[in-house]
Parts: sequence; structure tokens; C-alpha cells
Amino acid sequence: LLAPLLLIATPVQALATDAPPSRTGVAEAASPRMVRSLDDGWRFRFGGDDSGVTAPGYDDGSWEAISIPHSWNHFGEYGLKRSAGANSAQGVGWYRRTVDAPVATGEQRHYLDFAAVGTIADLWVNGQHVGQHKGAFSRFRFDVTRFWRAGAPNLIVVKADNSKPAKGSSTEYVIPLAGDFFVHGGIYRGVSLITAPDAGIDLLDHAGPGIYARASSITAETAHVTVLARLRNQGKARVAMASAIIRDAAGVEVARRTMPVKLPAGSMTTTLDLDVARPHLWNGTADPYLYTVTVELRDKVGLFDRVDQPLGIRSFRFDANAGFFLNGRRIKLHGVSRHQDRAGKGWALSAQDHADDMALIREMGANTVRQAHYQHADEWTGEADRAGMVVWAELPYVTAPSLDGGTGAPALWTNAEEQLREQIRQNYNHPSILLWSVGNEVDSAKGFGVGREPAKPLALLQHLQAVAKEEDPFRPTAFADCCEGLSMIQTAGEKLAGTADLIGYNRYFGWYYPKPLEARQQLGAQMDKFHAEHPALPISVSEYGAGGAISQHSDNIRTGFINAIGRPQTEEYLGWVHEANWPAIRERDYIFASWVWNMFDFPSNLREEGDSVDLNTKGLVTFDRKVKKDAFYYYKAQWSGEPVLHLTGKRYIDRAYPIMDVKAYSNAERATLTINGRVVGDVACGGSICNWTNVPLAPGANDAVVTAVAHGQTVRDSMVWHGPDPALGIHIDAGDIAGRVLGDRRFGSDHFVTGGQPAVFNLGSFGGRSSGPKRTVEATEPDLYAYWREGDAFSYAIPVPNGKWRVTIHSFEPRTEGTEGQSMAITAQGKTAVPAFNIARAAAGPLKGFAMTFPVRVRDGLLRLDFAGQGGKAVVAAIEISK
Ligand code: GCB
Repeated sequence: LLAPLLLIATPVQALATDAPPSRTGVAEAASPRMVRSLDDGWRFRFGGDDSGVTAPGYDDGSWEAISIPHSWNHFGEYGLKRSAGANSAQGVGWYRRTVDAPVATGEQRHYLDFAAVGTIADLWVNGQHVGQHKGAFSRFRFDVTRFWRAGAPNLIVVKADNSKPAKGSSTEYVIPLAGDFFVHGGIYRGVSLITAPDAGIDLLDHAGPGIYARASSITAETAHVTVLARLRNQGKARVAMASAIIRDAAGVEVARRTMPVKLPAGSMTTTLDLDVARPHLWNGTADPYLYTVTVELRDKVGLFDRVDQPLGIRSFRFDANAGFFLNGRRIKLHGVSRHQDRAGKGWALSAQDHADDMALIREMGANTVRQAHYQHADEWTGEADRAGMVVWAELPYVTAPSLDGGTGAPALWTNAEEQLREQIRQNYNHPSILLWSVGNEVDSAKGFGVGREPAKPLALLQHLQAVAKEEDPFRPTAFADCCEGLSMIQTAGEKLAGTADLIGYNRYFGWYYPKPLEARQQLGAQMDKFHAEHPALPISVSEYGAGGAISQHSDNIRTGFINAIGRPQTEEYLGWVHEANWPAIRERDYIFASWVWNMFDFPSNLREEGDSVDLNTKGLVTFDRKVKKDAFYYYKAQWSGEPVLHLTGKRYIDRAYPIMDVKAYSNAERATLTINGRVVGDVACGGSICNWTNVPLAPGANDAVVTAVAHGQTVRDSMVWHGPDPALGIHIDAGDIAGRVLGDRRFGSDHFVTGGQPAVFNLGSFGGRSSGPKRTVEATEPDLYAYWREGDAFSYAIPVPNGKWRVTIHSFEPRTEGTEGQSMAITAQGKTAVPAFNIARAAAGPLKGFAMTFPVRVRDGLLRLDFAGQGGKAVVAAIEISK
């Protein structure tokens, strides 16, 4: 049996990438399986005429030469517009390659193994259709033996189809139907050819490893491990000895159990029980200790099959009041969600990309990761095993179907069920996974929905709950809720809480909901309410966060309009949202876990916001992984235990105002700031935040240095801010939370103001739908009027050097009717500067920008401007002050 297999001289790798090399010192037979990577040597074409492409004689010489992992989609890069080289095309991509097969002898079978293809994959071998797989995230294998030609070239053709799900499209019944992320097309994870004996551990068990191990009855003395092996024999009946072997992290065998098994033709299962003495526990980030479990099959001739898998010995539970326990010890789980894409690569990631992502998550001190919103690569979950992260794994049942009566058609249920079975079997042995999420935000009325009927997500959710229990009764299930108790979001109207064993609430206090500045109280109050209403249900915060583009900045996050789906998504506001939300989570013991949305910026073609079109900027780290946003350090200071001292505002260097609030994130008790060598102050750092308010900046370079002692170590951070020269003018973008640069004028975000409200017309667009009227103001610089401040009365007190200044006020009438009889008056330094006037009349009509200018003398370093509306509102779009 073994001899013919040795003829395959091509690169060979162990099937289970997680298995450490054996160091028993005993000569150990190599796995009789041959695994040959087929990642190189493909030809690819997107779209085009598909006639004849599966036939052996077809000439693909003009197709692009590519290697796997590959996706034709890439977009969302900073500054890259949809039209400028980005590719979010959805449709059919063709792949072709030839494999020279060795001359075969003996009874062996050939499998093609695909780690993932987006979204639907069809496979042809030597011109014959082998099969189809539906679902962009799970591994699949086909037994191609009957199509294979030993000792000859074999043609492999793959059709990958990531068409947009819609009524009548190929993906109509393949989850996810929609979501705030893009399903990339192509063979974006590895491909291999596996040659295995005709009897052995089942390769066709939903593409799972075929062996499934679980530790139970764990004490300090012993742990019981049960290994289920699924076997398949496609040859003659035979008898074999099956062994389960457990090796420790050093490769030393610590337990073995051997049993005879009968292998009649067909499939069967066998269970092997063994005990590990004095088990070394997999103990999260503190000590992520891994064993390896191996199943070997031998007959008279020798070893004929073997599979290695990771094994973590741990116990855990979730408690509705006390939270999460790992190995009997309570741990507050705090972490991040992660999508599987990266600038320039889309979903075609390397093992190194996965390792780099995990290194960033570890650096921040997270101890849990949510795999949003689908099955992630095996390499990634292996990283989580080794890092000790607790993983929330998730099925891409992301948005409720609003077709087929709202409950979803039978074909959709079949697909969701199969994707769930694949996910659980393929990942069963990863110790890091502690729960299976069976849905995300399926309780929204239509989600980003396909179809128009009201969604009825409950029945499918219940079905998936039952399937998850059937596959794995030992791990709890969960789902992420969008909408319970939120009156501003239309819900599907079915009560979903309690369908799964645990619940996560995706909650965007400070971002999508009204009264953003009350985020901390609102999140706390809502979670307390849910806890009281569902006293037996363990509760978590499965998402929270805000947009934060690194190109957009606030001088004061409290004064400008927060536009959750539009342009201003400032890095400073993102930091503040986390400062507001995290304490509400931290101080509640019953919240078993929380996941920041999101660790990394990620592309979504539903969006037009942030630094680039097509990017969701809620990441703590940018899409290219090059910039850790300030908020990253807030969590690092809270979670990591490393000494942290980080000056925020690293990317807002050219400041708009000659005065600023300086903030550092630190786990030191106090920190000292100096600017240009002068001590500004030594402050206490409460809640990891150190603040110095109203720090004057000199025109030009301001060398800021902050020092502290954290965890017994002296830490330091520094940077240079450029202060403006007030003599060249001060410019305020009233109502806007972000500043903007127009020509050589830098407008700061709205600041130095009390009273009134920020306002905007165009909220931006999401999923092709824009919210708010699409109105623009007629003016030479219309951008200046995109945001404004309005109110019965509001005042500015602007720090300005003493002297004579000219003040220009930009205003316009935002209301198109009923503004007759309304007026606005402006006072400067307590004296009338502009007597009451009708704005619309002064501007020669509504929605027309106009400016008025008046002189002022400043004697005490402050310019005071008061705006009063009479019979209507005062409106200010921008203020400019110049010598
Ligand atoms: C959510 C979704 C997630 C979105 C996120 C957002 O609740 O689960 O897929 O990306 O909100 O950024 O709005």
C-alpha cells in the first residue's frame, strides 16, 4: 500500500497545519497521505465567453497567469476611488491548470481540496463536471478518482461565482444574502491534491478532519479525552488497529489507546477513550498550552492512514450573572471583531498576514476575537489557539431573508444548515472556539435585505440552533442582535432573545443612535434592562464602535454634527466613543464579553464615507495595517499590562487653532507634559486618560513630550504639532465635527462655542440609499455650508491675540419656506456688529451662501461673538477672523 505513494515526489506537507513536529525519538512513519499544494500555475479569466472553457483542448494562453490564493476583487484602499483601479466586480471567474499525475499503482484515491472559494464553486476534471459547492467560507473536497488519469496530465477547471444575491441570481439561496462587507470572488484560500488510501479516516465528512476530540472530567490529576473517528472504506473489507495518541507540546506521547476496528465497505465511526495524567490546561492568553491528538490506522502491512489535530484541555462556562469562567477562573473577555481582508489583497491572505493580524490583537491585550461574520481560515483559528484567544465563531446568516414569505426558501435553509455543519466539523478541534454564533442582526426588518417582504428570521434561527446542538452539544450557541429595545430601528417583530444559549448585542451608542454624547449612560442602562428582562441569559456586547478616518480630525468632539454614514468620521471622535462605551462594559460583571467593531478598517461597497469610498472606518487599525489609530492605545492601556503612554493627535499635526486640548492614553497614574521644553503640567490619568486643556501653541513647531512612570518603568512619548500663525487668520467650520482645508485656509472643526445645535442636510448614503434631503447650498465654496450651527442664541469665545481684527460670518437660510419675519442679529465684544436682518433676503433667497464682514478690537485675548435669532433661528456656517 505504501510503496506506490512514495512515487509522488512533489512537495508534501502534513495535512493538519497545526501539528507540531513529532519529537518522540522513535522512528515514526510519515503520514501515508500525500498532500500536494496546487497553488501555482493557474490561468485565470474574469467573465467573458464561457463556451468550451472546461474542455481539455481549450486554449487559455491569453488568460492571466496567477497563483493561489487569488481573488479578482480588491478595493477600499485609502484614496482609491471605485473608478481608479479598484475592482468590486461580482460575477464569474474561471481558473484552469494542469497537473501531471504520477503513474498509480495500488488502491488509492485522489481528492481535490479547496480551503475556500467565493462564493459558488464548480469543478471539472478532464472536461467532466465533478460537483458544486455553495458557500464562500468553508473548505470542500471532491473525490476525483473516477475522473483522474494516472501517469498523465489532468486538467482542472474551476468556475467561481460571486454574483450579487438577488431574486433569480445564482446566489439567491446562498448565505450571506447581504451584509456590510463584500463577498470576494475567487479561489482565495489554498488548493491541494490529496492522495490517500481507499480505506481510512473519512475525507468526505463535510471536509472536516474526520477525527473529533474532546476533553471532559478535567481535574488536576487527569483529563478524559474522547476521540470520535469517522472512517470510510471504498475498497475491500478489512480489519485494522486504530490508535488514538496524545502528545504534549514537546511531542512526547502522554496517552495512547488502541482498538481493533472492522472496516467493511462504506462509512462508520469508532470512539477511542483515553486519559491524560496531570493535564496541562489550555488556559487562554495566560497559557495557551496545546497537545496534539493523532489517530492512526494500521493493518498487517503497516500504517495506512493518520490524521493529527490540535487538542486543548480546558473547561469553561458562561453565567448570566457572573460572566465567563475558564478552568474555573472568572475572566472578563474583552476583544475585537475581525474581517478577513487586507489592503491590496482582498481576501487572498497568506499565513503571515494572519499571524501579523493576531500579533496586533495580542499587542493590544485582547483575550477574545469574534470571527465576523463567517468561517475564517484554519490558519487564523490556529493562530487563535496558539494565542489563547477565546473565539466567537460565526455562521454567515447575516441578514434575514425578506423573500419567500420572509422565512427563507427551503433551498436557503439547506444551504445555511450545510454551511453550519461544515463550519462545526472543520473547526471542532480548535480549543479557542468556545461558542458557535448562528446569526448576526437577523432581527432587523430587512437588514440590507434582499427582497421586500417583512423578514421572519425566527424559524431559521431555531433550526440552526438545533443543527448546532446536533453537531456539537458541548459548546453554547449565540447570535448577535441588532435591534431589541431600539425604537429607531425597524425590527422583524419576532422575539429572538433566548433562541440561542447566549446573546450578543451590537450596540452603537455614540454613533448611530440619537444623543451620542450620552453613550456611556445609555449603553449601561440598556444592558441593565436586558439583564433584568432576561435574567437567565448570558449577555455580551458583540459590537460597539464608531467610524474614525485617519485623515479627518476634530478640535472638539462635543460641538460638531456626528454623521454616522457620511464624511466626518474623525479619529478623535472614534477615540471618544471607546472612552465612553468601554467603562460601561467594564463595570458590569454580568457582561461576559465585548468585542470592538472592528480591529481593522474593512471594505464595504455599501458605504461612501471616511477616508475612501468603500471603506468602513471603524477599525482601531487601518486597512493597510500601517496605522494604529489613537483608540488602539486606549485599549492597550486598559488591557495589555504593558507600560503604555501615547500622545493622541498623531495625525492632526497642522493645527487649526493656536490652542489645543492635549490628551494621552496611559496606564500610569500621572503624566507630565512639556511643550518646547516648558512644563505644561503634571496631571492624574483617570481611566487611562490624561488631559491637559487649553494648551497654547506657538506659531510653527511645538515639541511636545510626555513622560510618566507606568508599571514601574519610565515611559515617554513625543511629537511635533504645528501651531497656526493667528496673523494669517483663524477659520472655524461651524457645525462640523471635522475641520477642512480650502485652498490655503485651514478650517478647524466647530469649537469655542456654547449653545445652539450643529446641523446638516446630506447625511450621506448607505447601501445605495441616502438619508436626508439631497440639498446643496449655492455658493462659491459650497463645502463651507455643508454643516452649520443654528439656534435661538449661541455664542463663541475665540482665543485671539489682542489687536484689530476683521471678522467674516458665512451664513445662509436652510429653510425654504416661512422665513419671512425672521431675523438674526450679531454682537461682537458685547456691541452690535450686525443689526437684525432677514437671512433669506440678505442672501437673495434660501439655500444661498453669503458672507458679511465687520471689524473688532480684542483687548483680553478673547473674541466674543453672540448670535441671536428673532422669530426664527440664527444660522452660522463658518467664521473667519483675519488681521
Ligand atoms: C453592524 C453589523 C456589521 C456592520 C456594523 C457597522 O451591526 O453587524 O456588519 O459593519 O454594524 O459598521 O455598521
